[in-house]
Amino acid sequence: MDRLTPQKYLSLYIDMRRMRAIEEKATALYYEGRTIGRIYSGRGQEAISVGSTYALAADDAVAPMNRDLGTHLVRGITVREIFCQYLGRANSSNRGKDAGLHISSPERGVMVNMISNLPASLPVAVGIALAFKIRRELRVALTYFGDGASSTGASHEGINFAAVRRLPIVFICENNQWALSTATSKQFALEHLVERAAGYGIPGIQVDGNDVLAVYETTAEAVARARGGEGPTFIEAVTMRMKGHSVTDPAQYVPQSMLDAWEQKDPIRRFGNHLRQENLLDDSLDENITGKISAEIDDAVAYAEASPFLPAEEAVTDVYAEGIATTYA
Ligand SMILES: Cc1ncc(C[n+]2csc(CCOP(=O)(O)OP(=O)(O)O)c2C)c(N)n1
Ligand SMILES: [Mg+2]
Repeated sequence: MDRLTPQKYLSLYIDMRRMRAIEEKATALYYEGRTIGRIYSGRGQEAISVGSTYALAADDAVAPMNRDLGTHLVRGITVREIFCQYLGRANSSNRGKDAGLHISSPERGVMVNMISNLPASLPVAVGIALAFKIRRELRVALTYFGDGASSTGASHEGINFAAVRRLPIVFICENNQWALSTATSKQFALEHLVERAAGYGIPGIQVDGNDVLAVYETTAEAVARARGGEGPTFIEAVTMRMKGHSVTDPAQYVPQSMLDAWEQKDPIRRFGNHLRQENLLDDSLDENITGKISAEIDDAVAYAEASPFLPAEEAVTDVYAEGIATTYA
């Protein structure tokens, strides 16, 4: 497994900070009526999305979920692209037809758009891993799914198939304690979700999802196993969804004491403290990072707002199964 250099430590930190700042800006724009769709925040989950994606090689494939903004950033999706998507512009990944984080970029390894009916992107990622194996390419697929999505048929079928075929794939279950308003205690009877791995016959590892180095190292080991022909790994990354399900959800069902306890484990502050102890970060560098990130975001918002919407006559081009009215929360 590659060890991270001090420079990489700093870039992990910067990417987590970029993720949070972008989501904060997008949320502010939502409340100003300047975005098209809802924002699904990954606040509190930055270490999972960013740390795990660092463990991939350039030509590996990743299938992120809608809270995995950090994955997009690490794969080189630009902040301009992200705001064009949030603002529903014609030059966005979905050409303005969907404004959630449904961004794909096969050339940068983001192979699958996050698919809203959960967890449809998981079996697609399994298919990508199958293709890698059939073509004898030493490439690995990584996919994410929620604690709620882990209870669905498609997730069981996908993981089981990957296990049976020993496919080069890593499954990261982001256990953020909630599936919309359903607490994990009402979701599964196991003490730890990772115990499911035994039922598939693959290794299961539980990791502190708020510890970016632990996430990186755990994922890197699983990626090495997959690349070495040893098959899939099921990683349960334990974390907390620190915002509502989406911006429209005040999440009054989440006890304040739970949020307070998890706030103490904030992944960005925690890693920042670690970097300070290692003399890799101080106040002036931190302020410098803040300034660069806000300039990057201001530029991206201005660019997106100056970008055109799609002409109305193109509204139904490239749309599959238009007319099926299905609304997901
Ligand atoms: C098949 C399907 N059923 C229901 C929904 C509605 N829905 C959207 S997100 C969500 C909860 C998902 O929870 P989890 O998998 O834990 O992911 P998280 O939102 O916590 O990241 C539900 C029920 C959906 N999108 N797809
Ligand atoms: Mg969840």
